[in-house]
Amino acid sequence: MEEELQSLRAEAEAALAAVSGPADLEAFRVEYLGRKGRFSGLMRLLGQASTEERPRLGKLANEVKAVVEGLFNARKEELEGALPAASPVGDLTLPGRRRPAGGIHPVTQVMDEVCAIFVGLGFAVAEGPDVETDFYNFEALNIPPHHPARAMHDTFYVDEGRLLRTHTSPMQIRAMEQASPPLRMIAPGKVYRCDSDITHTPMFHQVEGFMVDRKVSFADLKGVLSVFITRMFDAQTPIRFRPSFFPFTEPSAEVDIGCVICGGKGCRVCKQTGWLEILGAGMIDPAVFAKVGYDAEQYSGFAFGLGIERIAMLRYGIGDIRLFYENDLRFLAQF
Ligand code: 2NM
Repeated sequence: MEEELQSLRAEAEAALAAVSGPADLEAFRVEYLGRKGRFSGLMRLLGQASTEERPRLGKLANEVKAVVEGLFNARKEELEGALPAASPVGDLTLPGRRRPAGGIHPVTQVMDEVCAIFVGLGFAVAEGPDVETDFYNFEALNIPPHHPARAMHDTFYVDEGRLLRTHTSPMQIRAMEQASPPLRMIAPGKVYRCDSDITHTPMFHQVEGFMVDRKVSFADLKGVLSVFITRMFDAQTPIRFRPSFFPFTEPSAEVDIGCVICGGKGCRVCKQTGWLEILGAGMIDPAVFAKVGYDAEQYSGFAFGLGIERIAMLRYGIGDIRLFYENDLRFLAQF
């Protein structure tokens, strides 16, 4: 029995060294240490030993079993330690954390589209300050003090001589002051008017544009704006020019397109007319040329202006302009 215990121990040691994975390890445990395993078998033989021998053999058997169990546990730990070591920065096999992606605001998208069309037609792009002087915002545009158009513009005044621009035309005036014709330019940007309801916000976006050269005619105005509209909406969009008035243009017109909501049949959006006004335009008034030092006998030009939010509302079927500025992601994520 003593010899058998010693050889079992040697065999167990050799078998453990050959174990190479969790399945082998479990097979070893069952074979040597299990309830019907080889140790249990030897322990049963103890009963046959003499009364004098039994205590010594029992003690030896327990010692051998403890040694084999110790070897088993050591091997088990060794195998677990052989698994890929945990990374100090965390589990590198986990999927990455996604950052929510932002998007281009619908107003900016429409603004970029409008600008791209005019750039394609040879127009340069101007920039200028939001805080303007009375001269650039009104005087130079043939809107003298006390002119009713000033009240119409609901101006925000910063102080005596300075105000938030009510349109982007001041940039056009600066451009004309600084360069001689021929000139083709658009002025995109924020404008401010003290007004707020479902179709007005105190800040909104405009693109104004103009072209000045010798012999620029109303036909050029119609041609350029018709191309713009067919590119912005679609080639079949009906267009009409209606007489209107602006202090800075003469003659002036408002440009309508067939209602994109009802197809011209008449609906709430077009107030049953079948038409939607989308821009204002006209031939630049000689009084404006005089302010920037252009000779109205030599040069003529057309100018136009349009509101970006209005076009975005028509394009996306949005009924309330204020939705653009509430920054509700459920609204913005749709564009
Ligand atoms: C409009 C309508 C008609 C306009 C005029 C000028 C300038 F500076 F050249 F005189 N810029 N924009 C203009 C003309 C703007 O907006 C409805």
